[in-house]
This record gives sequence, structure tokens and C-alpha cells, in this order.
Amino acid sequence: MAPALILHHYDFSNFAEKARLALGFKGLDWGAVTIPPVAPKPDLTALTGGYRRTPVLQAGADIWCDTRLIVRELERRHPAPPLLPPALAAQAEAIAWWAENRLMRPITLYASGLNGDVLPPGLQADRSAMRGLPAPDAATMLRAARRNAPLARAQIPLVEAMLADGRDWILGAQPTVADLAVYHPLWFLTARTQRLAFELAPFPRIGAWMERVRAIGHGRPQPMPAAEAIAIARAATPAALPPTTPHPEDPPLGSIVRVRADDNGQELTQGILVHLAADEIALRREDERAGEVVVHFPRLGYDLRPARA
Ligand SMILES: N[C@@H](CCC(=O)N[C@@H](CS)C(=O)NCC(=O)O)C(=O)O
Repeated sequence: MAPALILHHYDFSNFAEKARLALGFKGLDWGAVTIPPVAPKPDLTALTGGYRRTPVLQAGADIWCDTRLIVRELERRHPAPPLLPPALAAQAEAIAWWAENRLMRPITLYASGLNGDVLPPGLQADRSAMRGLPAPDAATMLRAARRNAPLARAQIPLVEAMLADGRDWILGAQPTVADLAVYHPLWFLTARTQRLAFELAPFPRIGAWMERVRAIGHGRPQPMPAAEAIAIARAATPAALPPTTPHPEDPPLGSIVRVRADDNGQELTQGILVHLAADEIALRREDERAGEVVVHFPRLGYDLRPARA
């Protein structure tokens, strides 16, 4: 029988590495659909309606975009062991926000600028297009790497300092989502080649902690063709939604809205607004191939507006 949870991902995506570790931490079996690392991604967008970033989680006809929401959904379905223990959840989310919004970008630009030869052709042109920029040449990439190396080096020692008292995990005695969120940008530095391993070498606590995070593993992925995931969505009915808690400023439930990321990869997902919570938006849409699906986004980092007539 196919596993209940399906992750749409590719190997060198650092956000996918966070999701794989979360699935591993929960000890889960999961369907693993390999998606292309660059647009177009027609099988993925049949499910999401437009969102093209990586990874995406699927359970039947429900689709979760963004690892912040993916982790929360995993936590809801499999509360133990927790990645967001109540006493640490707020701090963990705040550290994750820093890691994914300030630490990650300079590391990505530094590593991609120097490791172009071990990354797929067309990747940089696609990533620049995602930000509305022209395709960079090798010299532009190298300049970006040189500008960003010092920004990465200004932040990596903060991680060593977080571990300075000998604790095993970023927030103390137990792992939290902060460990996964700080780990995946650092993992990206050496995921494809050891060329930049020297950047982490001076930090013994980071090294030992990264080994602990790596040891969490990925659970039990079972490779699945994209067509099977789409057929699973088509055969399923979206799950019942919890009570909605909109704000007065929100578009009305039942209206047609569109959601897109507010930073990069701004392809629109349009559908009928069916659910709102403090940090969640869900749209129902009908797809030719996937049938009726509900696509879930966090609020933070996404832009929700009424669809244009
Ligand atoms: N905030 C998003 C960010 C996801 C993201 O930016 N992922 C990168 C890959 S690591 C991406 O989508 N790159 C373009 C692509 O894969 O098409 C999350 O937490 O999932």
C-alpha cells in the first residue's frame, strides 16, 4: 500500500532536506516523488495550482506548501516525538526564521557561485528568473559568491556560540525544528562537494551537532512516480477542515482568491478560500489531472488577495 504521506522533492534542495529530516525524526514511511529542480514542473503544479517551490507535502487530495507548514502538519499527525515542544516552540520558530531568512541566502549564493560545476545546468538562470533577474554569467556568480562569503562567515560562529555550553541541541536537551532549520543551510555548503568544508572546520561543536542531526536520518522513503501521486489525489477527497478563524480584513470565505510567495517563486495559486487560521490559508481548486484538491499555505511569507475579476 502507498504511504499516507508523499513528499515532492529533489536531492540537493536544502528545504527538502529539512522536510526529509522531519519525516525521519517522526520515524515515518513516505512516498518520495522526485521533481525537477527547475521550472516547468507540470506534475507538481497539477497539485499546487502554480506554486513551484520545493518541497511540497501531499496526503491524498491535501497539499501543503512551505516547510513551516509541512512541519506543523507532521506534528499534528504525529505529535511524538515533538519538533515543536510547547515550552520551546516559539523560540524554535524564531531561530528557524533567522536561519532560513538571514543565514541561508548568503550561504546559497556563496556555495552556488563556487559550485556551479556540480549543480545542474540551467539552475542559476532559473533561480535568477525566480527573482525577476537576467541569467547570470560565471563572473557575476563569482562576484556574488565573494560578496556573500563574509556574510555567511559573520553568522556561522553564532551557531557555534549557541552550542557553547556543551548542549546537544540548539535549544538544550531535546531536538526541535530549530535544529533542522539551522542545519539545512549549513548542509548545503558541502552537500554536493567538500570544497567549502574548510568554512565549518574551525567549529568543533557545529561539526558534532551536524553529525547528530544527520543521524536522525530520513525515515523510510519509497520512490513513487509523479503520475501515481496525481492519481492518489484524484481518487481522494480533501480532508475535513477545522473551524476557521479569519480576521476582519480577510477576503470572505468562499470567494476566489490567489496566494503567492512574497519573496521569490511568485507563481500564483488561485482557488476558493476554504480555510483561514492564525498562520494558515487553504484554497480549494479543481485540476484537470488531480481533481479537487485543497492547497494549504502559511500566512507568513505569503500574500493573500482577492483574485482579479
Ligand atoms: N519558505 C519555503 C522556501 C522553499 C524554497 O525556497 N525552496 C527552494 C529549494 S531549497 C526552491 O524552491 N527553489 C526553487 C525550486 O526548487 O524550484 C519553505 O520553507 O519551503
